Amino acid sequence: PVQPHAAPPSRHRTAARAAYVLAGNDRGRLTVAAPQLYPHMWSWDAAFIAIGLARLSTARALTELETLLAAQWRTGMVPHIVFTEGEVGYEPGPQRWACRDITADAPDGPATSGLIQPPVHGVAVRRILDAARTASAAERRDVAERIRALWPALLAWHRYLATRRDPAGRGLLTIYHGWESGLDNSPRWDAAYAAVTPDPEFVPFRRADLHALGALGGAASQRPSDAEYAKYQWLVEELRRAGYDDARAHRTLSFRMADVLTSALFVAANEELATVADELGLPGVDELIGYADRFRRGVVETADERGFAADVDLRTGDTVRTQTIAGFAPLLSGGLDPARQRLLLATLTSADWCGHPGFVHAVPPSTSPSSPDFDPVRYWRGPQWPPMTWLMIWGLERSGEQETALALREAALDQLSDGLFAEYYQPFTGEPLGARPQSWTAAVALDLLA
Ligand code: 9WN
Repeated sequence: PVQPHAAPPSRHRTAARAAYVLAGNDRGRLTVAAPQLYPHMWSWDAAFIAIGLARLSTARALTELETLLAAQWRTGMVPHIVFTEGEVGYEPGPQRWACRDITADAPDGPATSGLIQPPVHGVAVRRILDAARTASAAERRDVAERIRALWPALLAWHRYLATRRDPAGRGLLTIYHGWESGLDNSPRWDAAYAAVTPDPEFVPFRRADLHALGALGGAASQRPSDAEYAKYQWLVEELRRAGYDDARAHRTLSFRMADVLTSALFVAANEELATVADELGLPGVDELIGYADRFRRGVVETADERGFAADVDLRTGDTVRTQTIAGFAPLLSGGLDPARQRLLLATLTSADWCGHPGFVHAVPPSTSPSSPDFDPVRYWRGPQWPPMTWLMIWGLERSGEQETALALREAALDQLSDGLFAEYYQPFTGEPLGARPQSWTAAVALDLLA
């Protein structure tokens, strides 16, 4: 007999495959972002992975966050990469960062990078606590205890961001590198990168990413260009020369952007953690709500008359308006007046975005196909990224936009039903691109299917 509410069998298969992928990429206490291209732990990947793992095991999901936070810097910074010992297939590797040789702020444990990534970890903590709701009393107790133990690290991370990454208190987080945004080569950063000039003496390192992607059958056209990479590498060098010191970085780095999407995610993470603190009787509720309010104002201040948000170049003071997915940041932070909220939603579903008639799946592209910067295969310049879709669905559901959320969810599930869990997808052909299987893609699939 057909059960009216049972998911179609292909969805069960997708969920099973996603779980299998996460198990395959599990190295015990951490999940590598993607075995060939990214054989280490990445900060915001780990948060999405924890969100997916929460559907399988709250204990294992917490382990992921514990491993990441164990690599926290003395400043409170959570590094964007925690290196797996013995893995040499990624550049820049630990020798190039040399964080421990350069600053006493780096942790004694595993080697890390010296950058950040968007702070979605608070969202993961909330999801893990939610997943425990239907668990046994013993499991609920265990989850609460482990979150309590993580709490000082989580608060220190948010405090680091609110102080050292927004010293002027404008409610926008500063990034020193496109890598920090997680949207590395997005057109958002083109103008800023145009002003980044590597020292002629500086010798760029090997493109290990192209080598790894080539082995997977992928083309260089799917990754950032060599010219972009030379600048990425040079900024790492500048950061080393600044001793990984935030005050010096704010003065000397040739790339300093106020990142509106990271800031909106910070708003959401603060709100989520505030509810966790409230529920578990943990300290910091007012502080977290204060950060959320400040950064929500900062995000909304950048929005145009249609609610579309922008980044700010802190070196020039210019507001940088690009047709990228970051424009939808207010859907994650909240704070728009109802009229602009409606306009922003209409933009999201319009033919310039998810509703393009040529798209195979109506999920947000990283850059609008109407933008002159759009490239359907090149990384953050056009392809659709499942974790971004997940964030939009999550933000919409959270702000009560159920109808749009549901349509996106269905489209996302269709895209993910190929069972390949690619890093990103070509919007017009549906072709899987980049690394695969990519852990965070499998993780968001698991969560959407649960
Ligand atoms: C640099 C791991 C990471 C993601 C980023 C994505 C990509 C790294 C790279 O891979 O960045 O951090 O080498 O290209 O842009 O969002 O976290 O999946």
